[in-house]
Amino acid sequence: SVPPGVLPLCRWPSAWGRAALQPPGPLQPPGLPLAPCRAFSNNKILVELDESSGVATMKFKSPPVNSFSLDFLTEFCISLEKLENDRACRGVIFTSAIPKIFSSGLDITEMCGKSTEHYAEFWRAVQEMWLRLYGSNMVTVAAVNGSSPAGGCLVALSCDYRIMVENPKFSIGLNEAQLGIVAPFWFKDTFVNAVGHRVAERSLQLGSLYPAPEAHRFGLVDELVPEEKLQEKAAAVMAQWLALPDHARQLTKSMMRKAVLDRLIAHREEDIQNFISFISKESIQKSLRMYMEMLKKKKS
Ligand code: CO8
Repeated sequence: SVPPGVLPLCRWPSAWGRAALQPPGPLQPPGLPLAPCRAFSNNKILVELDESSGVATMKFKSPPVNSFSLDFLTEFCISLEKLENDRACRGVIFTSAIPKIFSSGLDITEMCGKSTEHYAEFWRAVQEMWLRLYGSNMVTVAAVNGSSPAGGCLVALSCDYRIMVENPKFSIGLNEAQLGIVAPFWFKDTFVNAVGHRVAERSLQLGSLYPAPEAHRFGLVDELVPEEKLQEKAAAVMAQWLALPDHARQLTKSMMRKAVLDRLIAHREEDIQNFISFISKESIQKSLRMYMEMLKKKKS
């Protein structure tokens, strides 16, 4: 169900792929239980629901870097809503199908040289993603298997628990200041709730990206594991959280997060207008263009 105050999505992508309930194939040995797994094949996110455990996996697969375009965000919200409304699903693990990258955050091209209407639609979709994820009734675990700057970090921070691959080449953080832009108050609130005010204040001002081991030291991620153990660990953590009665856990989660969610819900339109006027400034557009140039130069 849609959280109170959350507006319906503006655009709907092509319909869900076929929900494939795996029938036992003719070659399957008799007597083996039917694998209770439903897979939804979307464009940018692969969703698999294991009905026996009640756990779904949402795997980002939007090359080259899983950036959150308007299409990605729309698909994300629809996938999450579908799982939220599915009684068979109690928890979701978020991970990436792209090696070395969890997500590069918001798609910068969506914020460059576009119309006011486009900025409004894009920002509403970013808000929608966060409202749905931070306010989800399900247990949410981020299995961070690569770098996760800015919006990628926000997705991880919005989950109930974060497990990251211990590779120091993978970094995570809210680096908006490095792009010359400012993380909105609800990014900041989410960060503060995870790591505390002092760490958030310093990290946000400096736009710090932390290698996984450092991020773990101050609690930006809860646990580090070798890459090959990530999925197993995520499943174990999920099982631990799902061992509790849903209603008690859900009410507790809501008690902890409601004030922060309500703040955006109450100021949603204002937040969109702020985004539009900020991002439309020529100086900000210039910063973003320079940042994109820098990314390209780094490559060559
Ligand atoms: N958006 C759009 N394109 C991107 C993005 C992005 N976020 N990140 C990378 N790309 C593009 C690159 O430009 C490059 O394009 P091309 O192939 O055409 O040259 C391609 O993706 C591959 O990128 P790299 O070569 O850099 O790939 P690497 O594997 O070497 O590195 C990284 C991957 C680490 C993810 C690196 O690309 C990177 O650091 N990207 C930038 C990440 C970033 O800073 N994101 C911040 C986005 S802003 C945000 O999420 C919150 C904004 C809040 C709004 C504030 C209100 C104003």
